[in-house]
Amino acid sequence: MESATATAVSTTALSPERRELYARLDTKNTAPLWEVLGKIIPPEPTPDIVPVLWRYDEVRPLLLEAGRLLTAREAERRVLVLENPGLRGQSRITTSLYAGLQLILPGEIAPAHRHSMAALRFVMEGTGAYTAVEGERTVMHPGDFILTPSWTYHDHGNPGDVPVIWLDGLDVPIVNLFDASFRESYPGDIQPNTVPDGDSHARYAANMLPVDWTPARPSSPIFNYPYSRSRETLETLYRHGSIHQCHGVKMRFINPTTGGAPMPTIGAFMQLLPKGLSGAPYRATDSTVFAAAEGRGRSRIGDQTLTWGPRDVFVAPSWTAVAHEADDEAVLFSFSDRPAQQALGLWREEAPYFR
Ligand code: GTQ
Repeated sequence: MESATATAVSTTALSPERRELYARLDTKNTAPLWEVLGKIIPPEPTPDIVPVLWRYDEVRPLLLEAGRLLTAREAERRVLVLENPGLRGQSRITTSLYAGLQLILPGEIAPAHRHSMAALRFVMEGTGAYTAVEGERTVMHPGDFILTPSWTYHDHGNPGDVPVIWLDGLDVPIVNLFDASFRESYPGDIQPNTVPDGDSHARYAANMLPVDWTPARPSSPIFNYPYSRSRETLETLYRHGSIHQCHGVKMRFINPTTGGAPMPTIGAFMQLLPKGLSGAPYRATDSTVFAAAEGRGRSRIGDQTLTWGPRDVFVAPSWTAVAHEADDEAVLFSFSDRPAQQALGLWREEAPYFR
């Protein structure tokens, strides 16, 4: 963290009288605000997290090695947590979000449970695995964006014949900030498949709703946003020429019943960067996790340049300028706590160099 310049008070040596007062304050569980004001209320964000990239080619073999050492059932979830170097040991990729790479091998299951934390999956590799949420299964394909809303029972299985790997994003630090975490196992490893495959897609993703529908929870009733549709949308809009100077063609995933974010705490986005794009810098208060779905490029994030290719994951900290460049036509998936910040009236963005 940038050292807090705090107040003028803290830069001068403490007088014996003040030191003595502080010692007595301490014994009464009190502390002098004037020593910490600049640190606890900085004039602009001072994130502890740093820009960082995980190369898929480096992490994948480690995940497969974990696959040889323990089963998904044994692990409950076989995941390598992506830890931001600025917050090692805290299972955080950003200050407010958790991310990990999860592997499920052919023939394996990850047992059903539910928790207060909301999760998303972005499928990196392999087909033939499914995730089930509240009795409905969806088959995972690379590039699919899948939801597991708060407190919904979910389990994963791989009846196929290749390893399947996806990126998990959860609001773990947010829920724990509020000390609001609950978790329980489902009675049994696999929840019964009570809803036909494709039901939620037909029911909620066709620009119609059942006439008597009322929301059961504040998240989107769609739980798989397939890559085939997202990719086609980006391609069509690119052909139609709507190219943003910073973002290329960038779309946000929505809860179609509200137009809001898919889940209350986590927003997700997908953008196409045209080949040769040199995007203008942009910053916002939502630290963002990016995963490259396709293509190669570079992102300048603050004073660092991160060079990425397919399935690499990287992070842009809050209020740090981000500028993307694409060597090939590229597609980036991303997620952040934007809807949580917006609900609280905190979110800001700025594209400083072309106002
Ligand atoms: O798939 O349910 O990466 O519960 C961390 C916690 C995945 C999951 C994670 C979880 C899951």
